[in-house]
Amino acid sequence: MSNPVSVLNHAADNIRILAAAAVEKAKSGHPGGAMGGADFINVLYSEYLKYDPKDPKWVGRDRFFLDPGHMAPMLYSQLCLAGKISLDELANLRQWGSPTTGHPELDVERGIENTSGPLGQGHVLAVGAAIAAKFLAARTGNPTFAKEKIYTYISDGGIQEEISQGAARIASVLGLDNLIMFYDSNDIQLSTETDVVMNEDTAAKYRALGWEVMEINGNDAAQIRKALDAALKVQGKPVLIIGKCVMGKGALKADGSSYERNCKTHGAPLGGDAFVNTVKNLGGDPEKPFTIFDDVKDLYAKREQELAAIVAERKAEEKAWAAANADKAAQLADWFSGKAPKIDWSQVVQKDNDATRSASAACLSVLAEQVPNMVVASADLSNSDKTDGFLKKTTAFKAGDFSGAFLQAGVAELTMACVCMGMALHGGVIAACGTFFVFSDYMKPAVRMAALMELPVKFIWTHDAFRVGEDGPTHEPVEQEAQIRLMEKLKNHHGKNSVLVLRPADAKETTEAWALAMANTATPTALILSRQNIANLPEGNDYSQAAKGGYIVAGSDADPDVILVASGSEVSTLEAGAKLLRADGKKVRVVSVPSEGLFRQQSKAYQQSVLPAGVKKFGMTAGLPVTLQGLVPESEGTVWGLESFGFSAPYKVLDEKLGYTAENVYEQVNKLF
Ligand SMILES: Cc1ncc(C[n+]2csc(CCOP(=O)(O)OP(=O)(O)O)c2C)c(N)n1
Ligand SMILES: [Mg+2]
Repeated sequence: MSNPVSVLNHAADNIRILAAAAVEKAKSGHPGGAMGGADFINVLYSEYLKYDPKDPKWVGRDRFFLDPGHMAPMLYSQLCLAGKISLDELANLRQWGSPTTGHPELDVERGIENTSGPLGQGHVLAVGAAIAAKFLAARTGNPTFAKEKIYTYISDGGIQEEISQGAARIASVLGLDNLIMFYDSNDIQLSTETDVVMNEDTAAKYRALGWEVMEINGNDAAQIRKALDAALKVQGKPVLIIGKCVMGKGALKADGSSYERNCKTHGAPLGGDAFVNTVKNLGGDPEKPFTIFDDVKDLYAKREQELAAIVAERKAEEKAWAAANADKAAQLADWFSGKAPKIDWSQVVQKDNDATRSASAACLSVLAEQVPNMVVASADLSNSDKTDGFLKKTTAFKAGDFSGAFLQAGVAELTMACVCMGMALHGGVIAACGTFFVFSDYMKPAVRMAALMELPVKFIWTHDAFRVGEDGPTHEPVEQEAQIRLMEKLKNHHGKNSVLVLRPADAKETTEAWALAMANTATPTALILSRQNIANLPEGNDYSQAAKGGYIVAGSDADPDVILVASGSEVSTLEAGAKLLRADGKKVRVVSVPSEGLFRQQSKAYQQSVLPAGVKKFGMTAGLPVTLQGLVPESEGTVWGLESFGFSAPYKVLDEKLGYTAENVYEQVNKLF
């Protein structure tokens, strides 16, 4: 690495010009931070980051996770130098159809490892990827995973986001020495200088959390290099490099005075003469700002050669490992293909009338045996959310010991979700995480990003309704199901429902739900599960129909007078009500709809056959009535739902008081006639 610092500085100036020019042309975007961070990203890419320019998905590559997505112009400009994005594409920043979106979106082919935009999440994805690398190293013995490094870039916003606390804790407790984080500490944020809102000693904070912390001038290539060299030698803990960076480095105003360290450069083009002056100041031609300097081209051509040698050596090691471990190598290829694992679901033994969270544990127990690349996490509720079904067959990760497959995430639901997403982004790992459904509220920002990135993470949410009872209204989900089901209505960019949401009706339907979750490699899946026991659906029920999202439960009468519709444990309440109605001579059909989103994917003819128009309908949900109103039109019936927060009481009392009984089903249905 004999690159002269003068060339590195020239390359960083090149990035500054490109970033400022892209924002100028788009007439929107964030130049200031990008200009300040240019030195770090340039040193990283020109001397440290190990990837295969010819094979972007190389499993052993170092990964770079950007936290502040508004610094997209910096990443895109860097990727221009690295040949992943063309200058034309950069000049099309934020335009329709361009790969250079307003904030970066996952695109591994082009070197973008994560979608970023909501501050804070990006660096937690890196923690997940670092865990995945440790796990794969332990599980496969492939030496490449022990060499792989995860770099991440965080800014003031990410440091301020609460999630950074969870990430720092987990990275430290697990001793993630494959994780190197650069903090672009430029003292400026969107509205103010940072001292208006923070006076912490960030270095001391991370040291207290157990990180190795270095403090440097973030615009000094030699210091950046020295810090990275030192970081690569650290063992047993993650590294934070705090770089004091100059916001808008090199920027000049229209009058030629300094435009550095100015909030205004955070999120707006430099503008007119300021842009012209800035480009000139950085050694560029304002008429032709989308240019890569010759010595910078040479720098990256040289890096490409170095990478070819580095990658050849690493791939030779991988090959030697594969030759000696043919079975494992084939398995590993399978894991990274993203294919759904083959699972023998007949091994799952369900107990009659069990709670669906326990039924989920039965599934997880089998998954622990059959899916060696699955990692399950819980936010300190493993014995309640029953992810312990998995844990009982493995061990939890510890610093220096990733032979298990369970992550005790601590009480940090958003962090846990992002960590699981980071594992999925790394590749090779199937990640699932559990907590109480009511705390899905703490995870929604991550679920949305998982949906956008199409990550097949499984979210296990138990204690699905007011029947949590004695824990009181704080713990009783009401509106959560309606909220998460909105994600079934939102399509991802491949036209699929962005999340698959399943709320199974009994133990055996839970097995089907888990089978659907494991087969779903295209989107996240949410499993919503009961705390309390649920009576089995009638004998002879064809559970395989759950794959259609909604189906007619066994024992339903032909040519029904009324159709009763629900998901989850309310289906069994409807069954009990149906008995009373049948005793009166009514013909009743019961329909279980574990996923309305999936049901709506079926043919219109099928949907009509299950829920024919013109037949009276009654829906029952422990959530808001709106949860079922899409299935029960007002003109055809009513929905019994919860219209207030829950109450503190034993769940059977709540069932009585709130009308979730066979008798109330009978009474409400009779009102339709
Ligand atoms: C979760 C979240 N909240 C708010 C924003 C809006 N936002 C974008 S950048 C920014 C300020 C970031 O400051 P800093 O991270 O220091 O970036 P710099 O100004 O140094 O570029 C804010 C509030 C966001 N992107 N994500
Ligand atoms: Mg800042």
